[in-house]
Amino acid sequence: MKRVYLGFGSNIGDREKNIRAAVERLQASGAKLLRLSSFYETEPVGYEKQRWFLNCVGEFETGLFPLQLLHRTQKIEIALGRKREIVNGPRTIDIDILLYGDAVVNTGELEIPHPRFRERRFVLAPLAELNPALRDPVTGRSVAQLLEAVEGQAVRKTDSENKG
Ligand code: PH2
Ligand code: MG
Ligand code: MG
Repeated sequence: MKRVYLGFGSNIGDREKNIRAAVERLQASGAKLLRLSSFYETEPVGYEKQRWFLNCVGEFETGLFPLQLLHRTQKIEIALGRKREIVNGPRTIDIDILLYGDAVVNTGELEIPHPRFRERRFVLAPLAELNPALRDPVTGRSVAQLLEAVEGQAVRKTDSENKG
């Protein structure tokens, strides 16, 4: 079994409902949720003229291999109504594999750690809430150190509680 961290983002429709539905579907398809971070209201990064996102990070345990996990997340994104879209544009649900144990994966299809997670406060803030000492297997830096190095990007923790 591997410990994996998945990032969730939504900025279309009922954002919290979309994220919770994605987490439930993952649980039903081979990834056990250990902990979910708080939800964060986050300023859009990369393409600014769109609604703010709701983001969170989940800590899971899974026996799935990286590509199996990727394919499940992609099926869930489509099942929840994700359409072909503009890069960095609005989406019903986005599920990203951030970290998969200590693995470093580079296939044409999948890169782990997620190639942009080190620059994104909307990922690092919820990840640091769950596990600030966690290390990036590529740079050796902790999540807390990575978060400290990111500038700008507004993120606001919401009041939703996600215990357990
Ligand atoms: N996802 C992106 C691009 N920009 N900005 C925020 N705040 N949250 C996201 O989840 C996000 C983004 C591409 O996946
Ligand atoms: Mg993404
Ligand atoms: Mg994605």
